Amino acid sequence: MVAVIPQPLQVEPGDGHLPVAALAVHALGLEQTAPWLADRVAELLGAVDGVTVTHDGPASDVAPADATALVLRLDEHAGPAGSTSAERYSLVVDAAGVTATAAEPVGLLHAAQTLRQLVETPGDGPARVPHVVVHDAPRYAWRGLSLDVARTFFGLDALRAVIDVMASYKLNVLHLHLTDDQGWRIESPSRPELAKLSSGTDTSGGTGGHLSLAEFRALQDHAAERFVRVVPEIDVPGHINAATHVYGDLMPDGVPTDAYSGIEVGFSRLTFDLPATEPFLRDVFTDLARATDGEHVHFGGDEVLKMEPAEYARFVELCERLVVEAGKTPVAWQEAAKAPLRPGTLVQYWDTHPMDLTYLVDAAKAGARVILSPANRVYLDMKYTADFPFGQEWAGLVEVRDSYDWEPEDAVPGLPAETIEGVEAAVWTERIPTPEALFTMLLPRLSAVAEVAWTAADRKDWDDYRRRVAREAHAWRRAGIAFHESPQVEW
Ligand code: TNX
Repeated sequence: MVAVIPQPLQVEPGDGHLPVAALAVHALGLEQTAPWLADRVAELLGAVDGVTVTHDGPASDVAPADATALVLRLDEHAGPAGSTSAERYSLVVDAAGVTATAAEPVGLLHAAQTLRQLVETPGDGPARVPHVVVHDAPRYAWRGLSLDVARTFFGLDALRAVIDVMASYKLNVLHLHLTDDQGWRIESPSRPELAKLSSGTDTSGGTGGHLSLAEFRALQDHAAERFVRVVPEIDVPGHINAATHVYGDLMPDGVPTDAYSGIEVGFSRLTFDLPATEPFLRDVFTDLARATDGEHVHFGGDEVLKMEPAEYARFVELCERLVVEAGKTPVAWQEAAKAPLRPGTLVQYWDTHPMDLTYLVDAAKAGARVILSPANRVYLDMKYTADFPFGQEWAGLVEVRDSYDWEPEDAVPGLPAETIEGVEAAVWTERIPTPEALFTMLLPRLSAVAEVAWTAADRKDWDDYRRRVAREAHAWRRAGIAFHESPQVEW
């Protein structure tokens, strides 16, 4: 194994080391597809202790003659033999320098993230990288983090920092939970009242906030340069008090509900047969889809505790249709699988309370794709320990090893392995008041989930991961990123 999280698929160690104190990036043939890639690579390698990076793009200095070459180039033969993953890459470090090849630009950034973690700074000596050949590709195409910006609002700066951390562990989906009882956190041009009237509070006693469409644009641009897709969620037909607070006509009695900043769930709901309901849904999902670059829009569907199944099923059918009509693929929490689903809709498993999951397995067999977010493993709002100052514990305490040591194919008994689209961590923010608290919940556990999602099952090893994650702490400290010094790791 090499000191990389997530552990790559194939590693052939060599003899010797390559000095990398001065690296010169040569990005070949990327002018059309990813002209900014060399900048990103220079940025992430330049942040490593003892490494200075130049590149031959228009804005850079000319590489010094004694710099080590880092060549990035596209090559469809890159990656493990037989892999067809769009993210596959190869990395060769030898006496001649570093060569990264990949089928698509995304793989070149993955290669650079791998290289970043391979840099050693022994004692006071110059930075170096052990000679090695890596051929790598992910186990799952969907490797995500769901982040609740509704309970506590996190703005553009914090979200950009989250994306940077995600990209460093090759995670590629940022699912933003944009609406809930406590707040509406995205501008909706046809419904401007929502963000105006329902974003001023949060569960942390703060003043809330929301993303303007310009900010959402900037966020997606930042994400795209790191090959992270943003999957936005408007949660309906429950978790909807932020909307019923604005529009009385969404309530049977016509009276807007009070604003809410508590942490109960399941009390709010839409009503299918009210005339205002479908136009509301059509407006907000159409606006959201229009603002979204990616293929997916999430419509929630969780914890609708006060609705008959028949009415709930009508909502699922309508929301799927609205998302599809807006040109996107629908995603929903697992409960939606209790209703008939369109083939191709993604459902997100989360609830690890003991229960019969036959409905979910049946939906998958009928064509739904499944994203795995088992709460007792990857809900990163669960406390690490009983006395942890942030988070909750309804799904149990979740230490680093709990997030690491689980097998996706065993998460839902009877679920056909080929219906698993991927793995997504989630962080709900009822009890996470600041960006610093947020990162303390994310790290180190998010890196553990990343390895579950990327690395082949037979390449995972808890004891080895513990050593590797301790090395990552240097990068976090250097970048000023908070993390939890779990006693399970020797930091
Ligand atoms: C359950 S998970 C919820 C959220 C809460 C979370 C707290 C899911 C789909 N719904 O509304 O914030 O638990 O951990």
